[in-house]
Amino acid sequence: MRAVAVIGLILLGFGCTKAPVDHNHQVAMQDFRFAPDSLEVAVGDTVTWVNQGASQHTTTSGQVGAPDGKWDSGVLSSGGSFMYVFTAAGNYHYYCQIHGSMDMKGVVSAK
Ligand SMILES: [Cu+2]
Repeated sequence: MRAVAVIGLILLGFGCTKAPVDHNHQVAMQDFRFAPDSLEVAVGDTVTWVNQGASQHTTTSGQVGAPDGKWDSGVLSSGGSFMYVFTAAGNYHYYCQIHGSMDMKGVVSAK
């Protein structure tokens, strides 16, 4: 009986715990793609791109070959990272300036 009561309390405890909302998202820069290449975030969330590849990469807002000036990490070497806060709703396309021709691009949808 005591064991059942303890398990019941544990389950109650879990039931009261709301899943934490994560306002920090990470996108891996790989050779030669973003992972995930499509990401949904809430307005106000932060996305951090981390270069997990061996090659240099950038995260640059805009369509391939046409930066729109919202953000540009500059060249990130392996291990480098860049952070951006999405303060307005919208679909934000971005690409790698070095590998755009290899279709290295992604999109963040902020809602
Ligand atoms: Cu790249």
